[in-house]
Amino acid sequence: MPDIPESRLYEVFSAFLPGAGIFRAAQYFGGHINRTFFVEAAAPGARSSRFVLQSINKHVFPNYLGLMDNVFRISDHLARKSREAGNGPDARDHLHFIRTADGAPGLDGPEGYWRLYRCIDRAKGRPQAETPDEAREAARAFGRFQLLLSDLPGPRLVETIPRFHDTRNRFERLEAAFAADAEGRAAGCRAEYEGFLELRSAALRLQEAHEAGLVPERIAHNDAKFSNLLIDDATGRALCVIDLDTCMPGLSLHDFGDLMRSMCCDRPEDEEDLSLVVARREMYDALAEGFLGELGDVLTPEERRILPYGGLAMTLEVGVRFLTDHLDGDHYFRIARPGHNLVRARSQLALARSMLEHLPV
Ligand code: GN1
Ligand code: MG
Repeated sequence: MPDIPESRLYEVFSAFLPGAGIFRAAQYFGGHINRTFFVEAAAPGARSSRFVLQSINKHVFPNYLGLMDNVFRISDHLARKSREAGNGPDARDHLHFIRTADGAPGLDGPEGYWRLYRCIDRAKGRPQAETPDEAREAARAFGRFQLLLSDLPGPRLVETIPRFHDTRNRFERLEAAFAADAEGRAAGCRAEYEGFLELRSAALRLQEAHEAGLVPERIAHNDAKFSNLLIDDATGRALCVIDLDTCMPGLSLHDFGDLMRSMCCDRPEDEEDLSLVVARREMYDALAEGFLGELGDVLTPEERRILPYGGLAMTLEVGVRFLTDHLDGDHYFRIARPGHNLVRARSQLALARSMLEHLPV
């Protein structure tokens, strides 16, 4: 059951495409932050009958207008590149956002800031990569995404969440949350807390290389997990990168790191059986092959040398964020049950430890 009545969804949808006939909406519960609905609608003049309607979480993204400006600039640029490659107006390699009937990028509402884009037909997202071939293909797609955006014209993209991948600051916020112990949960997660602090220097290696001027800022996706990719039903090829909310200035290895985080192990990020949380070398090798296949000529020698530290940084950083949110009372990441953020933090810590044991770091 959608947690917003269908009549309201219809009203919002109509601000974008007025006069829709049939209208059906189903909620997707995958994301941790925004609300997402799959909508089927016969709308006059639309090039599609299937849409994604999303409300952006305004607490997480207070600068949602800056975010939407990024999103339109990025998708327009990808559309141009797609046209140059010979694709038509219904190309499935990038997202097609739809403005409101008034020409705005979205609609402000009490539930969040609403936006609409066309569904990509005959393609699906999947939670987990299962084989090295799938991992290689996904890494290629995110590498290509960075390459396509490397010549985005215009000013620097807006930082939709300031200090998003400031790993050092994420650790400091964890320490502050542990000390404040707002919900009385610190005693119940001391081992995890200490476990993260022990690995802090490995987590900071990437940020330090950037600060030393060895790793340049680029445009990165900043949430390059496997599930943020649509896979073509017919060919099994990666078709389209989705979730552009954190696409902004970042490091190339932030994306490689999220690829490692989401694919080196074939278990979900909230796996409770930690004996199953194992980083597999063959998945890492496939990821490096796919990513370097696209970006090998672009990356600096230092970026190539410290590639696996991206995985440690992203896995530990998000683990630290899950634990901080658990200590703060679960205000940031949506949880499905009590203790969910602690479970997520534990599995990320286990994954980082396994990376240190099995990967070339
Ligand atoms: C959040 O909402 P979702 O699932 O796209 C988070 C990412 C985390 C990810 C962990 C804006 O992304 O940083 O890596 O969860 N997004 C934000 O799965 O904080
Ligand atoms: Mg995301």
